[in-house]
Amino acid sequence: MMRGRFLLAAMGVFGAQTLMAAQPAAVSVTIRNYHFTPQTLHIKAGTAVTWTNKDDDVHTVMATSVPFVSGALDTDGVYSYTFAKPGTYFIGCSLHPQMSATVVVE
Ligand SMILES: [Cu+2]
Repeated sequence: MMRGRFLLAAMGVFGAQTLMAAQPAAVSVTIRNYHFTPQTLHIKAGTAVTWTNKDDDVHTVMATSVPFVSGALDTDGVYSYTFAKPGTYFIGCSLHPQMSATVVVE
């Protein structure tokens, strides 16, 4: 009886670890028609976000609250940033002030 309970508890711990490992560590954002899609992201700390420019025009990806800005992204240009710390990050394009998005890191 005791041994059976221990086995069940051990399986529970194992199951939780499998579940955590299954969470995505990478998320994609598409830039199209001067919009970030999705416009709001909810991610866990440590998640890498990759932006891909699908417009013919050049865009950049920058954040106001952390010091990063991509170079000019041409069509199909890609930029990645890993959000290590929880917080709310406001994302924009340095060339088009009307472009905005939010990344919420938990
Ligand atoms: Cu832009």
